[in-house]
Amino acid sequence: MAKQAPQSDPAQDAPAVAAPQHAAAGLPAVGHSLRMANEQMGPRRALATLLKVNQHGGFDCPGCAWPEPDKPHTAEFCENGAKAVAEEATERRITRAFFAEHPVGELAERSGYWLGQQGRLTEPMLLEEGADHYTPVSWEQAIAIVAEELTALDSPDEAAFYTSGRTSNEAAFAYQLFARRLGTNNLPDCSNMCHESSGSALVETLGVGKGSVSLKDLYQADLIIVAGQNPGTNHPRMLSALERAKRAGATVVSVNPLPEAGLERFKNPQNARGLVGHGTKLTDLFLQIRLGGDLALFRALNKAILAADGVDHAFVAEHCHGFEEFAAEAEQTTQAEVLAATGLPAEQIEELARLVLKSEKIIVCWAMGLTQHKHAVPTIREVVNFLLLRGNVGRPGAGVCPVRGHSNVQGDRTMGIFERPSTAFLDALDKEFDFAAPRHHGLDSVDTIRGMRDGRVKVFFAMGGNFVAATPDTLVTEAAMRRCRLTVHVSTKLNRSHVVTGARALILPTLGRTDRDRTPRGDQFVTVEDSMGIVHSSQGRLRPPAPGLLSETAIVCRLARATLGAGDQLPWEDFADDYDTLRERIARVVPGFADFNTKVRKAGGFALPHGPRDSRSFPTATGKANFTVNALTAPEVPAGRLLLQTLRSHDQYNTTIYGLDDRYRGITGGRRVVLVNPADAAELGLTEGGYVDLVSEWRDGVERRAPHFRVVHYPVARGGAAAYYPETNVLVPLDSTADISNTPTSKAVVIRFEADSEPS
Ligand SMILES: Nc1nc2c(c(=O)[nH]1)N[C@H]1C(S)=C(S)[C@@H](COP(=O)(O)OP(=O)(O)OC[C@H]3O[C@@H](n4cnc5c(=O)[nH]c(N)nc54)[C@H](O)[C@@H]3O)O[C@H]1N2
Ligand SMILES: Nc1nc2c(c(=O)[nH]1)N[C@H]1C(S)=C(S)[C@@H](COP(=O)(O)OP(=O)(O)OC[C@H]3O[C@@H](n4cnc5c(=O)[nH]c(N)nc54)[C@H](O)[C@@H]3O)O[C@H]1N2
Ligand SMILES: [Mo]
Repeated sequence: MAKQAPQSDPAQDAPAVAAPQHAAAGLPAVGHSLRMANEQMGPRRALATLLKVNQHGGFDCPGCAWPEPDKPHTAEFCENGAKAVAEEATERRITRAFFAEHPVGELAERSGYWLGQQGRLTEPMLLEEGADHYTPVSWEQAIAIVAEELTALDSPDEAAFYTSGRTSNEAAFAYQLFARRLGTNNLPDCSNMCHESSGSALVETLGVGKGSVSLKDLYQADLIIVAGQNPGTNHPRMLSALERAKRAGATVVSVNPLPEAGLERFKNPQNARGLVGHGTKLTDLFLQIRLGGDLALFRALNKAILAADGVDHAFVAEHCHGFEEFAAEAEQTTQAEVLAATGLPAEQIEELARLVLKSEKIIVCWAMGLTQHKHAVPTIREVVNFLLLRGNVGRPGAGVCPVRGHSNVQGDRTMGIFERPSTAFLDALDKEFDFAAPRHHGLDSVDTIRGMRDGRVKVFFAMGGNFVAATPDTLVTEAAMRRCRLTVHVSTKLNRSHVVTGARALILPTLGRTDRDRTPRGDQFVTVEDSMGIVHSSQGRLRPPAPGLLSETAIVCRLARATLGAGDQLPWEDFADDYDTLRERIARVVPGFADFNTKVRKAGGFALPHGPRDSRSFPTATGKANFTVNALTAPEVPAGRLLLQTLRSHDQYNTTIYGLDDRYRGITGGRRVVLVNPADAAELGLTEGGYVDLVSEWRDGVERRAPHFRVVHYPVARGGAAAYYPETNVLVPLDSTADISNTPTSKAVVIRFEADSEPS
């Protein structure tokens, strides 16, 4: 068996287990965020920086994409936002001495946690073919090397340009423009592994691949269903919104295989009651569903609405298409199918159906628990069916709420980071920039890995992120990356993707959200779009970690000039120095951005238009909101196996590990744990505290093994197990992806348990 990538240090990884908690935030959260900020930044810098998070004139939190309220609290950040800020604004530095000391081979043995703890990257570094060490290189040389490798390709489609969702609108727009002027749509992004299933389902059914609600809608809703999401850890500021909604009378239902502390009860750290009291009970009804059972649950609700004639007939007649076919299919659904797929008691589903029929205004929120399944797209289409049935789209207090991950992942897509751009977008680019953008589709993340593996992709360029750690099938992906001619990473921090390289590799350090971005034409700000389609500005004020560091936008523009040549008539130098000039172009190319430079300077920014939300107009193929017919399926798990979901702990941001604790789930000091229901554990002979290997089973017969996981008895829904990402990405087969969206099925991996092969 090939050696396992050391995603965590087995030596340091000794998890201890206590009972899970039943409430999120409160005083401990304040303590944790301040401690982590102090450690990385020192007290003065910590306070000055944190008070600028999510404020007008300040910077957008590099954590999640949850929107800011109209009047932000003075401390409009959460424990995990503070950690994300501390991680970036740290005073630790990686210099050339670090790379001289540590050969790449040694760095490849280090854990992701250790790499991230070394500090901010400070100068461009080059790994020459055959060399053991990265060595310093000037910006001019670094850019020239990339340009040289790109121009040497037989076709621009032999390059792939990845984006992680922290990239600003300005950098993203310049980046996709560069890729397309070069001649490729190979623009894979983290969204391919994240909310792609939401986009696919929503574009087909509603015509817009984004959420249709604002914060105000949440405050007005009667019923909010949170399915497949753990906001207490991943979107903590959402808890404040849910708390406010509850005060205004909303009922909150959570649908999850795990009882997540953050959804049970919330102690709002922004007020005294939350700091010392019992906090607010958030979840009124908890449905502990089996992994992948959501399609069946929403189908059952739809059948109940039809049976009770709770349909908004006027809305359906005027605005929808395909109702009859959908209704005929829904009526066929049997209770036995639903109970088997969901694992829920019939009475709970009936209770939720009663709540639904009682509620005028309903919102469904979801995240990775819905999107990372084989049948993710049909599941989300069924959620849309559910909302359409009672007219819950395009009126106050109601709608679809896919809760995005990275802070600008939605904006990056709006700016054209997409391997399958619409013709309308490409036409607008052609017109504005007087060229012919390529029309053939490019590669998404999974197809990029296949392309590198098969030798079709030779240059891999990443605007942020940690591609080899975030993608599935770690050993396959790492081998694929090593086949490239050149791998380039524009990054703030060191990570695994810098040490698993092509023949040549470059690390290009860049400014983060918190850093001042000063060009010869003065201080620049950037813009981002949150999960609810609000575009606003973001400006860092901290002294950059090293002199001469370039912004992402400047790097792209220099690269474009070097690659496309002096003859390219676009003013890349102006774009790099004065972001207003880029925003003028965006205003003419992207719908909703007219007057961009004026509107974005207003406090709070501006909302992008959204047909379904604003006027119940649905820009779909039929011109109406589409009901869909979705075959009822659920994951099948052979006897003696469990279905594994890979999720986040409370101390990580995707592949960035902040610490080894998962406080709310009662796990401390380690990450190699697998959470199993005690009844399943008994059947499988797994003892609490024992160590096992996780072995995934997939039709290709290849062995995928993650050794040495501590068994933790935990109240997860029967038949399922949970373990942390990215340690378990090695188990997710590259070809196991969602239908239509091609998103890796990170929440549905069939595993068996074997004896621990690496006892410590
Ligand atoms: N602090 C912090 N914040 C983050 C991130 C981070 O890593 N750390 N990551 C950011 C990013 S990029 C994203 S995409 C989001 C991710 O936000 P989440 O989607 O909340 O992240 P996960 O940890 O993957 O949690 C998935 C949740 O869905 C549940 N679940 C899993 N499978 C199913 C299922 O089949 N049905 C149902 N109903 N539930 C299921 C899990 O039990 C878990 O509660 O958070 C963003 N914010
Ligand atoms: N098994 C499993 N796999 C998953 C998931 C899962 O739930 N389970 N979730 C998936 C999801 S939802 C996502 S979004 C992806 C995330 O995939 P990515 O976005 O690729 O991964 P991150 O860990 O967020 O990237 C972290 C790195 O980004 C760099 N960085 C941070 N800030 C900046 C910046 O401002 N500029 C630049 N240029 N670089 C910066 C730092 O170097 C840091 O090491 O992972 C996916 N993979
Ligand atoms: Mo994500």
